[in-house]
Amino acid sequence: MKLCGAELRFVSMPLVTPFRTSLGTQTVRNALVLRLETSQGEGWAECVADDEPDYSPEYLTGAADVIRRFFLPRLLAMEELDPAGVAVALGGFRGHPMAKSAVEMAVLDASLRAAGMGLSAYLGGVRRRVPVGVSVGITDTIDELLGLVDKYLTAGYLRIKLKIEPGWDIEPVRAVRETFGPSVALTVDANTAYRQSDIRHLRGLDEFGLLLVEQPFAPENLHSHARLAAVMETPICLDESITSAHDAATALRQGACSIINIKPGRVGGYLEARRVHDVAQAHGVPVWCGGMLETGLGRAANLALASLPGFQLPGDISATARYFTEDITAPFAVAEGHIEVPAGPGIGITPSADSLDRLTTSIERLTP
Ligand code: NPQ
Ligand code: MG
Repeated sequence: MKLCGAELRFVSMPLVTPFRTSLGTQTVRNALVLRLETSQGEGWAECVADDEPDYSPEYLTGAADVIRRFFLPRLLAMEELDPAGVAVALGGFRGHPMAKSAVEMAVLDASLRAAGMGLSAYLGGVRRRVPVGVSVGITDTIDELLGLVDKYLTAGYLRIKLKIEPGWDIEPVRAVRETFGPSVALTVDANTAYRQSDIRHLRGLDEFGLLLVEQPFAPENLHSHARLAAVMETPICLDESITSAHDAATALRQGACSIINIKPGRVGGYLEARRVHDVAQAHGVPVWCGGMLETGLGRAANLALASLPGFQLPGDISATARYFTEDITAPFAVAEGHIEVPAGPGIGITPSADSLDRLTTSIERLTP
């Protein structure tokens, strides 16, 4: 396969409600959509970087820049392009996993589409639908939080994840447990908001029977996660800390976590995401698929990933309506707590021209 050209687009999608985490408040999802033209047809992808470098060091216009100036020129110069070759070809460029992931995803889509194979089958998926959960932002009041959780449980979500930060942890968790009972699968995600000196306080979460506590400490601080894991009954799950299969092996060896959140963008692509899954499986450690407020493109590909056997917990792959009133693709819906894995070739979905045009704020074409 040869790469012939590319189109980079920024789209702007208003969120149905503001999404507040310990990192800040999001009201709109600006996304970068990539369309590759190859000798065998087109391929689509999105880059999950956000406007600002807060969740990770990458940010959207920076990702577009590195894709435009370094990644695509390198790939456009290659005679033979295939999905596994993307990470190799871009291996000389350090960092930028979300930008690399987007490029690899578009090559995967084009290549699998040409071969008539779906991403789930290609990655080794074993499920046609996957169990899903929902991530619930920090709210102004406990009542507001209880209202949201009630709505999501009624919608059928199989797991509720509460965003926490110092000052918004024990009390909201207690309120949700007391209101909805012990059988609700409940987790919390701190997005790195705590310090090692908070270990005693975090142990206070043990009494609520949480499935896991996600990323309490800084990404590079495996040590404090291991210290917490040693004194807490609730399993520790890492998100921001895991940027490769190698990292996953290190974290597991150090006892820093016993569950891993996998986001393809964070680890440099769907192929590395599968390797993280494989490392975890070899350790008997469950994984689940995280979410980055993806458009339908990333949502579709994440469903394929989450169909692999090691994905043992419901993912942050919610219905489109959890985040957006209009998406660039057809919407995904939740039925009985599950979303169907797209069945078509490649990532199994393409943007609808009308919605894509309505939501696009800029387009740029690249040729050899
Ligand atoms: C997490 N996501 O698991 C992330 C963090 C996150 C669904 O909880 C814009 C784009 C804002 C991506 C805020 C969920 C975001 C974002 C938070 C990702 O840690
Ligand atoms: Mg997280």
